[in-house]
This record gives sequence, C-alpha cells and structure tokens, in this order.
Amino acid sequence: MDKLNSFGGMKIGIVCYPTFGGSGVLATELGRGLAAKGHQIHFITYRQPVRLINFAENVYYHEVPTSDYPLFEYAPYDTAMASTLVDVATSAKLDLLHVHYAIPHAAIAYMAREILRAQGIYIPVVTTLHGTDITLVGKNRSFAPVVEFSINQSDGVTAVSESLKADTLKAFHINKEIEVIYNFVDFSRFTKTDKDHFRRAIAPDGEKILVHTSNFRPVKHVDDVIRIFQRINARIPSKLLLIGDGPERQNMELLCRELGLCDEIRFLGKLEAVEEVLAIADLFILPSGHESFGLAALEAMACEVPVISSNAGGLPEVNIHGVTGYLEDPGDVEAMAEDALSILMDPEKQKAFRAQAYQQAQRFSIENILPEYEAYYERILSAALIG
Ligand code: GMT
Repeated sequence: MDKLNSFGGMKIGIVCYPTFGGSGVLATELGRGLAAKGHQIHFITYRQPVRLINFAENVYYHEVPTSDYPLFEYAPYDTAMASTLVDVATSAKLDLLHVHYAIPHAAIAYMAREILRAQGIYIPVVTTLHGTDITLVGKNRSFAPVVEFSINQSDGVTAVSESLKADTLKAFHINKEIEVIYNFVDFSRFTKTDKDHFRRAIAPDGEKILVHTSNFRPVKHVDDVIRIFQRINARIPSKLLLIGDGPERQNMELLCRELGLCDEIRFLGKLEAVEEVLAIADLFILPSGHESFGLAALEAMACEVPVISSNAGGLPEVNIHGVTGYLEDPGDVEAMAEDALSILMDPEKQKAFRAQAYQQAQRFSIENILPEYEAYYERILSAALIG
C-alpha cells in the first residue's frame, strides 16, 4: 500500500449534506475550523454547503456531478459521489475521509475506499452519526442493512451525543467502538451582540421575544412551539420568531391563523444570520419529539438565551433542567409554557439562566471540541498504518 502523504497538517475529505440541516452545518464548521488550524480540507458535496461562503486558505470544494440521462428515473447519486471521492482522494492525496450522516454517505465512502484499496491506496473512513440517520430513517427496513454494514465497515465511528451512541447500539448490531464527540459552537460568531434596534422593530412595546429554529419537519413539533407560545401570549405581551423552512411550514401558518396569532408570530424563513435574532431573544424553544443533540439550542445558549426544550434524546446532555432552561416530556406544552413563564416573569431568574446557559455552552466551544476530532483522526490514521 502507498504511504500516507507527508503534508504538515492532515488532508481530509469531508462529505456532508450541503443544506441547512445541523449535520451539514456542523460538518462545514468543522472543516473551516480544521482548515484554520492548518489542515487541508476538501469538501465533496452535490452543492456548495450553505455555510461555505467565504474564501478560506486550505479549503477546497469539489462538486459531485449529477447525471440526467433519460434512463435514470433516480439519478445515481451514490455512484457519482463514490467516483468523485476516488478522484479527489487520488488527485489531492487525501489522508482520511470524514463522512457526515450515515445515509448514504457511509456506504458510499465504503465503496470508494474499496475501489482505492484495489488500486493499492488505503484511505481510512470516519463516519459521524448525527441523529435521524439512526433514529428515524436509518432504522427503516429499506435502509437498515446497509446502514449497519457501512457503520461496521468504517475505520472510525463517532456520535454527537451519548444518547445517540446508545440509540445506535440498541438499533443495530455494531461491532465498532463508537466515540462520542459532541457538537460545538463557534463563539466568534454566536455571541450576544447589541441589536436593540431589531428588538425595537420586532417588539416596540417591550414584548418578550421567543425564538425557534428548525427545518420544520414533523419531528421538530413546531405545532407545540406555537401552542406553548399561545399559552405564554395569553399571560404576557410577547412575540414569536420562527426561523427555517420545511414540510410543516404551511400547516404552521394555518395554525397561527386558526389561533388568531398572526400578528404575534413571524416566519423569517431560512435566515442565515441566526445569531442576529438570538441577540434579541428572551427564550429559545425546542420541543422536539426526538433530538440527538440540538445544535440550535446550543447556538442559542452561546448567545445567552435560556432554552425550554423536550427531554428527548441528547437534549439533557446540552440543556440542564433548572440551570440553563427547563426540559419536559415531548408534547407537554402546558409544562413547557409554565416553565417559560417562570423565567420570563422573573428578571432575576432570567439573568441567572442567561449566564448559566452561556457558561454551559462554553463546554461545547469549538476550541474544546476540535482537538478531540484531531486526536481521533490521528488514532484512526495510526491504526490504518499499522493495519
Ligand atoms: O434535525 C434535523 O432534522 C437535521 C439533522 C441533520 O442531520 O442535519 O440534525 C441532526 O443532527 C444535528 C447535528 O449533529 C443535531 O444537532 C440534531 O439534534 C439532529 N436532529 C435530530 O436528531 C432530529
């Protein structure tokens, strides 16, 4: 087998979804952070990732070409991606491939690795599990055998929370050690800034501002966000800002109309500068039916915003009950509304929770978590050299 290259840093290929989802955001921020530390990063995706907007030294972008040959009812994304991985891995002399979200990326990386192995090159594959690739979609019979096989075939596997690790071990027969490396937040971007002019525009009479961000999929329980808000709004003047878009958006607009709350709720769409809204938020709401980590909640906490969330999945590892916010069973909108009011109606408590949320978020700073990925890559590379 060829020797791994001798570039000062590591040369890492990152595969992810380029969309607004947490896994793509995390993968992009990871790549940018590693590049800033001197590693050479090659993003391989079907479209420019949403957070890959500025020029950065050491960052390369390779687009996977999609074919529209008339025979294909479904364009063979897997084949195109595997071919691109082989091409980039050989031309850029990658040391390692890091794929985010198991479906279909772990299986594609396995195929690319085996093609390269047949050419006498070995490039280890790290797969990061993000959540729905295990808890919702992955368990589905139409994916499960491939997901299980490709996780077991990865050289390294990481999960973004202890809860997701446990879910993975429960759902599949896994013979690999799963390393938990938590998601992270970049405080140079997510920090409380003075945006009082926004606050005056949104809440001119000093109303409390509640925020929710998601991809509006059913698992996010956006209807619960609105029902929690309805209860809060009945007691105190308040506004709800909803960031993001997705399949439930239209239903949510209808619900706002039904409840007569259209003047109090604003749909902001796929806003890129989420931190500008978090800067004026009093509370963040994330009542998901399942959530492996809750990156959106962490970003809110970094901006000193307490979180009212469900206690699903990995959320208790991020949001601490009675300290950084409150957690209740999914669907318990009454309790979540009461929790929210207990913070919003008590300025001293809100001040304390804001500080505690910020303090807890620091555990997950990019400065703390990036070295964990670097150390993990080194371990996987050393094992590959020995093997
Ligand atoms: O939440 C989503 O539906 C998007 C999804 C993704 O893969 O983009 O998010 C998952 O990964 C995020 C980043 O690791 C986690 O913060 C989210 O908790 C997780 N979502 C779920 O588990 C529902």
